[in-house]
Amino acid sequence: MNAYRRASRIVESLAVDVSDLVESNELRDIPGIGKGTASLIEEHLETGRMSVLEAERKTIPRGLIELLSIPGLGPKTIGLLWKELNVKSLAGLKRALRGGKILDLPGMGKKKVENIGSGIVAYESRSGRLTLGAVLPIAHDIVRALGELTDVREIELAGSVRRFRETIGDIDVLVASTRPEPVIRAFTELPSVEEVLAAGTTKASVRLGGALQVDLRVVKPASWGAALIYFTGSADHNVRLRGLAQELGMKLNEYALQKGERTVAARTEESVYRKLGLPFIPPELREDRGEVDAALAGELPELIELSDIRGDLHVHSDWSDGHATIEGMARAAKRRGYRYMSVNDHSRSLGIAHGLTPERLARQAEEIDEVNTRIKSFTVLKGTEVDILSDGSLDLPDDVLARLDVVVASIHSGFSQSSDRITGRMISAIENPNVDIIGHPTGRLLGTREPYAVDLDRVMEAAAEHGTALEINAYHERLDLCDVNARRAAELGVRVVISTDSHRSDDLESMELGVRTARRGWLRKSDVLNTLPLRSLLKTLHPA
Ligand code: DGT
Ligand code: CA
Ligand code: CA
Ligand code: ZN
Repeated sequence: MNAYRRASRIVESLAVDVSDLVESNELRDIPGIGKGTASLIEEHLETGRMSVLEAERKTIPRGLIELLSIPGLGPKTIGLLWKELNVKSLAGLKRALRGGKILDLPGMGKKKVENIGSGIVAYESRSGRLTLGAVLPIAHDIVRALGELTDVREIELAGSVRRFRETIGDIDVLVASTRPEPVIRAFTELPSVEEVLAAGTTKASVRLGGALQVDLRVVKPASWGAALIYFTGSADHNVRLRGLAQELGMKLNEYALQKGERTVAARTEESVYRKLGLPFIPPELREDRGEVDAALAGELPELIELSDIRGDLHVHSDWSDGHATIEGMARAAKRRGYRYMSVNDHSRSLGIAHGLTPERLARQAEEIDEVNTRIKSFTVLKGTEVDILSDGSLDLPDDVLARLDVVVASIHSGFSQSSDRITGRMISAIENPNVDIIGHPTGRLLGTREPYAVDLDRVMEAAAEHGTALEINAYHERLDLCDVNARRAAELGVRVVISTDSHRSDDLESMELGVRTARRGWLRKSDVLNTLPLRSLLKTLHPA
C-alpha cells in the first residue's frame, strides 16, 4: 500500500499531465514509479477503473468504511457486527440496533449500544442534512408547543421543512405576534433545547440534541404573508418573485410588497402573490423549477393531495420481515380511510427477510381470503415484492406471479453492477407482463447509499411502453423515485404509484412523505394509480 501512496504523491507533484507521459511511454522512467504501478495508472486512464483496487474493495462492503466515521465505533466492533450480524452499512447498523440482536454479541452491553445510537445521531447531524421524515415530527412538536402561547397569533414552519425537501439543513419557524419577548423566551426554554446559539428581540436560534438547529423569527401580524414567503424560500424562488415585483414597478421584501412607500400587500401570502399577478404557489413547488412561469401562464398543476390516496400497494407482513399480521396492517390501513391494500412480502431469495416460496405464498393467499371475509368495505389484495435477480430473471415463476393482484418487482442485490447490466435487469422485469410496479427504482438510501448506476431514461421509456408503473417509495430514507425523477416519469407518460413499503402499522403514515414528494414532482391525482377506486385500479393493472 505504501508504494501506491508514494507513487500517488509523485504523480500529483508532476509538472506534466500523466496521460502525456503514458502516450510518450515515459511513465516507467519516473523514479519511484515501478512497472506494476505504471500499468495501474495506464489501466485507470483507459478504463476509468483499477481492477486491483476494485478487488480489494470487493472483499470489504463499501458501507463498512463509512461506519468508521461514527464516533465511538471502532474497527473491532464494526468487524464483529459484520461477521455476526451481517451489518454492512449505516442502514444495516440501524436495523441491527432496532432489532435488539446486537445485545447478544460478546462485550456488548446496554451502555455500549446506547453510545452507538448517540454516535449515529451525532454523525448524521454532523454530515449535514437530516431526512425530512426524521425532522418533521420534531418540527411539529415545536409548533404545537409554541402554538399554545397566548402571544402567538400565527405560527408556521418555513424554509425547506415547509417546502418538504427530502433533506433538511435546519428547521425554520415563523411566528406573528405583537409581543415577541415571551415567545422568544418560551422558545429558548423548550425542554428539547440543548444550547441557545443566539437570542435577540425578534429572532433566536437554538440547537437541539445531535446538532439540529432551529431558527425562530417573530414578525408583526401586518407583515405575516410577506415574511412567510420570504422565509419559506427557496432563495431562488424569492429571487424570481423580487424580479417580477421590479418589472411591475414594485419592491418585495420580508415586510411587504410596496409601491414607493405604499404597502400593496403583506398580510397574507395569497394577497402578495395576487398583487404580483400570480395564483398562490404551493410551497412544494417553490424551487424555481418553472413554477413562476407556469403560474403566470395559468398552468400550475392541481397537485395530488393525501386525501386522494385510496390504498397502499407495497406493504409487508409478518410472513416476511414485517412486524404485524396481515389483518393488523389491513385494519390500520382501513382506519386511514383506505379501501384497499396489497400484501407484498419478499420472495424466497431474500433469506434474511424470510422471503416466501410459492408454497408459502399459496398459504398466505388463504389467510388473505379469510381476512377479507372479516373486514368489511375493504379489500386486501394478493401481491409480492419479487426480487429481480442479478441476471434479470424474477425470483418467482410466471405462473405464480400471474395469479397475484399486485406484483412489485425490486432490486435488492448486485447494486454495484454496471449501468448496462442493472438497467437491463430492470427492463427485463418491466417487460414481464406479470410485473405491475417497479419498487424503489434507484435503490438510493438518503445519506447512506447512492442510487445504483441505472439509466432511468431507458427505464422510463420501457415503463411507458409496457404500462409498468414506477413506485415513489415513501419510506423516509428512500423517497425513491425522488421529486425530480417522479416529474420526469409523469411527463413521459409513465404510471406512478405512491407506496409506503410499510413493515409495521405506524409506517403507513409515511404516505404523507410520498405524497409531498409527488407534489414536489408536480404530480396530479390523475398521474397516480393508487388514487383510483379498486375496480378501475385492477382494470388498469390487468386489462382484459
Ligand atoms: P435548509 O435549511 O438548508 O434545508 O434550506 P432552507 O431553504 O430552509 O434555507 P435557510 O434555513 O437558510 O433559510 C430559510 C429561508 O429563508 C430560505 O429558503 C430563504 C430565506 N432566506 C434566508 N436567508 C436569506 C438570505 O440571506 N437571502 C434571501 N433572499 N433569503 C434568505
Ligand atoms: Ca432551513
Ligand atoms: Ca434557517
Ligand atoms: Zn424492497
